[in-house]
Amino acid sequence: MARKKIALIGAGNIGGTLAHLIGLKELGDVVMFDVFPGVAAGKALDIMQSGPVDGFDSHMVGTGDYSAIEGADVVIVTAGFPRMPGMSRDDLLTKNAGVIGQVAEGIKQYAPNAFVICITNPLDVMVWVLQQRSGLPAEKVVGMAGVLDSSRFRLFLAQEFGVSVEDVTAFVLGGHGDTMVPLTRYSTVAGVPVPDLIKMGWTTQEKIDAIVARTANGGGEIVKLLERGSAFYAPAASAIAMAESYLLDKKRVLPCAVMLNGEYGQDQFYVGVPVVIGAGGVEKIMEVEFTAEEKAAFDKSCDAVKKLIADFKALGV
Ligand code: TXD
Repeated sequence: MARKKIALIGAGNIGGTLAHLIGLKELGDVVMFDVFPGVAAGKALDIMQSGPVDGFDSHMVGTGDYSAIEGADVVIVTAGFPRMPGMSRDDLLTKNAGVIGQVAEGIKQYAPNAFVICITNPLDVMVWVLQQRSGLPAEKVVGMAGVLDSSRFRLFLAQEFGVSVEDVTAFVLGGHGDTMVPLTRYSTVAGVPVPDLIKMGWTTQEKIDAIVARTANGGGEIVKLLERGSAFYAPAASAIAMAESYLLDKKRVLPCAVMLNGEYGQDQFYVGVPVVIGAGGVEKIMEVEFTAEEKAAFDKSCDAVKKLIADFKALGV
């Protein structure tokens, strides 16, 4: 069987890390596209030159020509501008909407059968723009945010409880960013929900509240430390988990930004919910019951995404 072809649109910090992980995990060959083709070509060659040491044969090229992504099985989009200190994700709206419009055209023309993962911020709006402009079926276009947000939440919970990250599961939904909704009663240590762990005296509600707040601000904390640019190792790892589930038909249940069609009482826009990712793309949306408080938080998060889409439409970009 021929190797899978993975196209990375954007060869910046996340793009380069994605290519490296694809090589290490032997997921397929890589085409990196960037408006700076030299950067894409340089990173592709550099990573390919680590193959003999690490034992992978992925072929990697960098390009400034969309025709090179022809027939890609998976496309991961990071093209755009990252946040700088003091900037909100929403400040990126105008700048990145134009970029995503071009990317959508390229995918529509050369890789219409691909599974497309958008990472560019503001995530929930950009993935919607990408799906609308490319015309690809909604089940083949998803946004990465929830896997990252829940990974951050899992890490902080594991640190609080002094247990392995492997035994912590977390349930996060809603839009990416400040309005993200972590559901603590569906977050567990080896199946034991966080509220039970509070009752068992493993932690306190105050500490969990602080962890929830730190998770929602997880990206900002890193932006502040880095001083230039935003997180890239964990975002890249998160998108690879999604790509892997599609390519290997693993049917993992992952929180992803997907188009809702009446689920959760919401319609026709992208927001983060748990879904099954398999060979068919988004194969199932998991609809859990909310308490009144959770529903209010989720609806508030959806309102923030919808407002941003309205702002975008008003720009007429
Ligand atoms: O959870 C999440 N979804 C995120 C999102 C977590 C972290 C970062 N997130 C966002 O990903 C971030 O706010 C940015 O919008 C993207 C990409 O982040 P990265 O850190 O990789 O940014 P870089 O290093 O600036 O890389 C962006 C690349 C850079 O090489 C540009 O030259 C290129 O995008 N670029 C383009 N490529 C193709 N086509 C166009 N038009 C273009 N414009 C810029």
